[in-house]
Amino acid sequence: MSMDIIKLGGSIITNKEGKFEFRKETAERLAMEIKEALEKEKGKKLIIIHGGGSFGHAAANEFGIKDALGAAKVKKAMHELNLHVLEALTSAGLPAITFQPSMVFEAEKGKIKKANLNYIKAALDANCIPVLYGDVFINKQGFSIVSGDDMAYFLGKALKAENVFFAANVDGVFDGKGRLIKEVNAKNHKDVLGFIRRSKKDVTGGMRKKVEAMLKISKVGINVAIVNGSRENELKNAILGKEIRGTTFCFG
Ligand code: IP8
Repeated sequence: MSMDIIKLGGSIITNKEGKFEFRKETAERLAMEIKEALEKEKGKKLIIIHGGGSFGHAAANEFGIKDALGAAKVKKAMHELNLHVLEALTSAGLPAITFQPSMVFEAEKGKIKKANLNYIKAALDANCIPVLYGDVFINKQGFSIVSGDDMAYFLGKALKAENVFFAANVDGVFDGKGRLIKEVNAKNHKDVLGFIRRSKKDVTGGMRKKVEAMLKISKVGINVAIVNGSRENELKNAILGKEIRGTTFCFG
C-alpha cells in the first residue's frame, strides 16, 4: 500500500508576519482537500508533519532554547499550533493522531540519531494518520530544535514513502530572474541552491535548509514536490497524482 508524507509548512498554516496567528480557514480547506483525496485513493496511508511558522519560530526567537524555561515555552507554542492543526484535521473527518516527536526520535544538536517507529507503524496499520511537528529535543548536550523537514526525510526513508509533498505559500523555487524552476535534478541542483538565501526569522534555516532537505529526500528515490497550498485543490491534485504547478525534485 502506498504511503505519502505531507509537510504542512508554517508559511501556509500560520501568518508568519504575525505572532501566534493560525490560518484557520486555510488549514480547514487543506484538511478537506486531504479528506477528498483519500476518499478517491482508498487505502492510501498518510503521515502529516507540520512546521513551526509564527508559533515555534516566533517563540524560539523570543525565548530561545538556552534554558529550560525557554525550551518549555517553545514546546508549548508548538503544542498549541499542533492542537489547532489537529482540530482542523479531525473536523474534516481525518483520523489524525499526534505523536509528540521528542518521544519518537532521539536527536543530538538538531539531528535525528534514532527513532522508535513501532507506534507510528501500528497507527498506520490501524488506518490512523500520524501527525508530527518540528520540536524541541532534550539530551545531555542541552536543548536543540529538529525541523519537521528532517522528520520527513527520516520517516520517508524508514517507511518507504512514495511521495513527500511540501505544502507552502509559494509555487516552488525560483531562479535569479524570478522564473519558477519546474524540476530540480542532478544537473541543476547546485545552481538552484545558489538562488536561495538563508532566512533570519526561521530558526531551522528557512527555504535553503528546506530545499537541502528536499534534495536529500529525493536522492533516496522518493518523489518530492513543493505544492502551493494557497491555490485551491493543488494539494488534493498532488495527492491524486495529477499535474501541479510547483517545483518537483527528481533524482531517483
Ligand atoms: O518549521 C520548527 O519546525 P520547522 C520547529 O518544520 C520549531 O522547521 C520548534 C521552531
